[in-house]
Amino acid sequence: MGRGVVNRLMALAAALAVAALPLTARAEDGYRLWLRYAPLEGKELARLESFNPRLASVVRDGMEPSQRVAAGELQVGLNSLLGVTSRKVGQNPGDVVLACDQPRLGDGSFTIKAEHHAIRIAGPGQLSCLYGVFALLRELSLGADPNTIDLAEHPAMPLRMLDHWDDPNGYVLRGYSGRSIFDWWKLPEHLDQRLIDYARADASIGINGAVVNSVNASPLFLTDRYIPKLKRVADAWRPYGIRLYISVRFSAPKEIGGLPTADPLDPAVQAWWKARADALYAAIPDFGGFLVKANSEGEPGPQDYHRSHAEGANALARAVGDRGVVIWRAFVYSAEDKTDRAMQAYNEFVPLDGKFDRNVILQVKNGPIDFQPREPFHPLFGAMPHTRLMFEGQITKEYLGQATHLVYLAPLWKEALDWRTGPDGTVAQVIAPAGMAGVANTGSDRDWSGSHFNQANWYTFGRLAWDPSLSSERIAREWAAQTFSRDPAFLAKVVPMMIASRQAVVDYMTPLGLAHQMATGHHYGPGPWVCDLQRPEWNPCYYARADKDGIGFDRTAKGSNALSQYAPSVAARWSDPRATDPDYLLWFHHVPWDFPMPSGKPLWNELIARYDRGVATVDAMAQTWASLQAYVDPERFQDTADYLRIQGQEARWWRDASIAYWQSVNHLPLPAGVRPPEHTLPYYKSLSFPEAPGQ
Ligand code: GCW
Repeated sequence: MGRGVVNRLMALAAALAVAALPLTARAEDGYRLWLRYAPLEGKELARLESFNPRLASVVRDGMEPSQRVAAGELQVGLNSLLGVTSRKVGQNPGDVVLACDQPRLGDGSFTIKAEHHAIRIAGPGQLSCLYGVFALLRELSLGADPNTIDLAEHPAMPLRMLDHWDDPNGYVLRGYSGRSIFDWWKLPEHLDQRLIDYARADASIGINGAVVNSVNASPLFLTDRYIPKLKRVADAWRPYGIRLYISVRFSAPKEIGGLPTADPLDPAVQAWWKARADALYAAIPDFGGFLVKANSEGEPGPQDYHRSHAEGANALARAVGDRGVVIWRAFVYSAEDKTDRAMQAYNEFVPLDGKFDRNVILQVKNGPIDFQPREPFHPLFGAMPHTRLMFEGQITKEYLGQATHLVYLAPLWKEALDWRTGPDGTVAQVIAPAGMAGVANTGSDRDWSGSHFNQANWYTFGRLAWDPSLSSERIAREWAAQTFSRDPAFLAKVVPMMIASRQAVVDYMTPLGLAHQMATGHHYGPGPWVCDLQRPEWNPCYYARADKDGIGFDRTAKGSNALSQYAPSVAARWSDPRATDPDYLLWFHHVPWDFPMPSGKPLWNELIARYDRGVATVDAMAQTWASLQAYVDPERFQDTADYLRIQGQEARWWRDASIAYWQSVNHLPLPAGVRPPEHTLPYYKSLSFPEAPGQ
């Protein structure tokens, strides 16, 4: 080991330790996410102290960049957990050996094993040590014994990505946490530190790719002017194992290429895409590829030239070649199509199964409509055995209370991932050859995600993409322990609160299988009465189909027959309204207001009971939080308490406005003892929020 290298590493460790200093001293504003490495106490501290860890045998000439990041993280993390900022290692130090000498990055699989007073992290490439270090620090943060640590992990799927819906001017579509973290205007000369901190946070949860711009794509990202900007970001992210992707606009050959057409079968168009891909790869050899939203919500696409989605995707895929992938979104529904919106993606894509090139991946939202508080899983999962399918979830909570409502999304994603699509396996198994993409909730806010608890959803998304078999409880516990406090008394209360929050939002917004009752445009508050928008499927009334006799969308053979898009074993669970899980009832069935529910109540009473249960759960969450003040710093405690107050008010707003509207349709009295809505229906209808963020 060369002296110069040792000195450089010691200097690096010292610099990192100093860099960590002001952070620990500063008030907790959430910037440090789950990477706080709060000092251990009691027996956990004693154990780590007696292990007396030092970095050993990692220091070599020509250390690879990811290895260097891993070593720096380990040093910062250990020092912080031990409660010291610069530490002298005593006698008989316990070595932490990073044994990932290979130049290649690898897939990040790692083993961590304690043996003979040493912890050895190893795996097939540099990323093994990077992910291994984060896993080790997580385990130690949770109180694991360094003397017995023994982990072997590998990623469940190759692509674990965040999709940013960010525009070049800094606006974030459906963004509730400030402006974009990407400052394209100042790039490439200036790279904000936040982009490094972002990559570090992503790496800590196994995320390995990011699409840096919105699917409603600006063609700017394909211009020569943007290539150095993209390159600067890609270079900064490489040591963290993050590959950069861009969304592309299908009509770009016309808009910036000067061609008369964007027809994917036109040789000049194909040559243009090839030249663009070549230019990107010349600057960024590990460029990830293109994400495309085509012929969806007015975006251009191959159908503008009477070509299929496969023809469009393949044209781009051939330009990229085996250097990367084209991720084609399945989120399509058409203005001219009278069929149930929930069926349209399946109808368009299933006939194309087997027609996509090898490097095309189809990206499918978790449910058939659009990121609702609850949907059944998307029927495309399991229906395209010859196409690689990727899962798209929405971390930014467009339809779930956005920045302020505390909604922990692990139960929502788990519900989709764990569904058996038929006899052959689960959604998680279907997507294993491709991966998961999450619409990011990161922004320029100090807390990154619009609220402290929204950070949990970013964390969860990465953890589930790494290992979808992790339980919601496990992930909540990990996150809360690292983010707030590892005290068992705190975790015993906060974890169940997080778990309950998902059913709560379903109950106070769209109970019993209702969907898309959000007001137009901003999708924030209730708008069940909206029925006059140009396209039928933009209207909440389209989804609820409420009239004086009943409510719900009949998707059985008597209705749209969307049920037929599921495997018979799945459809059987939802075909009989009396046997359907109440959480999916009105998604699949139109039933009378007095339909007998499993609880023994008629539907109308049950519906109201669900709204009330949602409100009561939010009240209970606020009480739980109030009891946890001792465990949380004042700033983050107060932010969360304020937001829970907002959520409580708005859960009531949802309940009251919805009940007032249903009553105007069914003319039924409220069951005895039920609190009447606070205001009249015209009042709720009169509310308007032109300034709501993200729309
Ligand atoms: O959720 C909906 C949003 C649109 C979004 C679209 C999509 C990017 O309301 O704003 O556009 O989905 O996923 O393409």
